[in-house]
Amino acid sequence: MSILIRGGTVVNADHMVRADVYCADGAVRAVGDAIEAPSGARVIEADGLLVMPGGIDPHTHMELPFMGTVASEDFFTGTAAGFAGGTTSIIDFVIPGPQQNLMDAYRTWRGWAEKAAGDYGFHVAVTWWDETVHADMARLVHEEGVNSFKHFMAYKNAIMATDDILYQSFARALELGAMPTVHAENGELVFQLQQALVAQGVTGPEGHPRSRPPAVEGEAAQRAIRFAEVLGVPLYLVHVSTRDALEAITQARSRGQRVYGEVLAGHLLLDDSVYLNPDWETAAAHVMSPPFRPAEHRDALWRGLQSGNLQTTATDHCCFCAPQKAMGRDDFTRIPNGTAGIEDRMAVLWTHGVGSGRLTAQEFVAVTSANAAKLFNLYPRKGRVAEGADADIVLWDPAASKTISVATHHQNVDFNIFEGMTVTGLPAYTLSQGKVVYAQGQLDAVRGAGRYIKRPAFNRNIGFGGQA
Ligand code: URQ
Ligand code: ZN
Ligand code: ZN
Repeated sequence: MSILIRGGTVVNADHMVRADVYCADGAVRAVGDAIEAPSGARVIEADGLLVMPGGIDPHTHMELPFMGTVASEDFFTGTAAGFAGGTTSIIDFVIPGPQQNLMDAYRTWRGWAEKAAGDYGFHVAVTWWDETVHADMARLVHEEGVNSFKHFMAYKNAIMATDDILYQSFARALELGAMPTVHAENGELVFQLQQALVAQGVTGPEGHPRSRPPAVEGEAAQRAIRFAEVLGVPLYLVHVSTRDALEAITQARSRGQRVYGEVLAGHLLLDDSVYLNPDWETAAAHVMSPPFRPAEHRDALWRGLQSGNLQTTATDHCCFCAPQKAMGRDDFTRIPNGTAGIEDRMAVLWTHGVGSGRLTAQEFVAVTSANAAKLFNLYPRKGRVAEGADADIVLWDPAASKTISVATHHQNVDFNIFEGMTVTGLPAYTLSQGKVVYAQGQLDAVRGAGRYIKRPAFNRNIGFGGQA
């Protein structure tokens, strides 16, 4: 099946032009003026639509086993929901338990992801250290196309990477040409503050942000940045949520250090008042880490995105339904951490980014697709509408509007943190591998059609990390 997208405006991160786009055999074959539709080609009239690279969500946790339960969204339903929102690829996480062999964990996650509808890759978490981890990191890079390793500085007594692990793993990542990434919260501070709050009788969701004040993220961000600086390795900070961490990134970048930051759609739109909701279930539904913050942090994050000190947007899509969240009914530290977002990220960002004048359409493409592709070495196969690229394309209707609701979303979770938000700017069509998987409200995702995408290591000598 070949498709001619006729009369649209192609928007890449660096260029915007009215052009036709011809796709065949899963790839973009031509971009240009007045392309003749070969016989049998499906023609999609795209007048008034923006033809953009499919969104890349570099931070998801489909069917993650976590805090005594398993996330409700799996690789099929989650990538399908992504299609409905214009996202065509994800980078998820392999998270070995302490002492669990990294290759074994990787094989387990690869099995789970076989059902994916859309393309996917994996960051692999380093949660412990010994010679086997050192060796397995090389196998993952050289044999499996993993070029990024995650470090949770939070979650003490579970998956927390202590400073010795950070040092060993960052140094190994440098040797291998891989990008270290961090969840930057000081796990010891969180643990102690949680104990103190519970001892004072604070057991509700309002305790969650109090156990993770902004300084807890700021300290860890600065520490990870300094480790990376001393070791000479680039660093990517996931879900930056505070002005504190953003300032650490901004100062590092102004020193010429290769540090990159990711921001979640949720942290750009919500604030910590959600934890004061008198309805326990609603407040608990917003428990994720790092927590939603006071409004001044949200405003700083938008400035970080506009200034280029934050390069990517993501969702940390990690879904737990009300019965699962209720595991923490009597103790907020037991509420499974995570919220959804993969279906709404792009519409929310378009509405409050481009719609508000904060971002141009090209910057929107950069922060929803191209920059993640560059930083994780998927570009220009992904993140660009150009000849030879994968035909992962979203036809964006800047005039379309809807009100977000759990009643209508495709995500497999019973809550939506953007409930009731009216967004303007929606996908009219989504193509994955050159096939229409979403068309004007109709989702046609195919279980198992997604591919594992290898991401080559970086060449340390000519360009480590992306150029975002
Ligand atoms: O910390 C993460 O990114 C995972 C465990 C998802 N949960 C969350 O609250 N962010
Ligand atoms: Zn995290
Ligand atoms: Zn996460």
